[in-house]
Amino acid sequence: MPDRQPTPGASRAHPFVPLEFQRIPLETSRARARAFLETMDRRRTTRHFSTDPVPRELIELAIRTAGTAPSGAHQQPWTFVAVSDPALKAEMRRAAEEEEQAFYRGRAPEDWLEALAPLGTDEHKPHLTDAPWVVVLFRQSHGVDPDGSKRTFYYTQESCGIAAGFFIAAVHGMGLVTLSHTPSPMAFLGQLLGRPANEKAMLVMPVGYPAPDAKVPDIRRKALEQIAVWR
Ligand code: IYR
Repeated sequence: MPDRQPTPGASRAHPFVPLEFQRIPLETSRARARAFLETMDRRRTTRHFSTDPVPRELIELAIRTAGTAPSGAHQQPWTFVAVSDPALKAEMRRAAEEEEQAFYRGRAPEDWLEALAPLGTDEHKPHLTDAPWVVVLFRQSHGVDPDGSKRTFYYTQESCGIAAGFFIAAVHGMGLVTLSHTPSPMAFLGQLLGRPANEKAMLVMPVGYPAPDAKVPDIRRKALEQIAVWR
């Protein structure tokens, strides 16, 4: 038997398996990269949702895709709560609009309101009741072991941010739209949705079809030169 290189970090308690990976020709990589960019570049955030239903299976697929995201120490510190119950959505909307009223009519500094002006946002959140699904991403600030003791989780903000990106890409890929909505403060969501204290609401994402007359702000993405630096 030839000597095998020990795998760094591997031990009997933590086995490694071979990576399943197939190299593809460079030309194929180019073609796939361009096609993916074109698909993603067509994604737009709209605040105007149709009430048309979306099967639960599609939401399950988007959440499973989000769950493939890398995470700190592979702790997967996320919980996706998918709400379709109209009464619960109405409650969420009522509570979110109450918070947003305080934001838009007082709490928000003038320069923040100025930054938001091109997006046309205000305290009205009809998407929370129009969209057939409202998915709330909760970040687990720490884990809880079976014996109830607290387990430290690492890089939970980054991990959940990446998972949210995967979720948004999955929703777009299946021909639906979503909106990353950030009611502030969001503590009411944990209470309303019955989540434990270690789960902090991070993003509210209505998912559905756009309304037939949906609009988007006339804004542009930064060019490569503005977002990349080469050294
Ligand atoms: N949370 C508010 C305000 C808001 C803040 C940002 I930064 C946005 O990109 C959009 C909205 C709201 O949801 O209206």
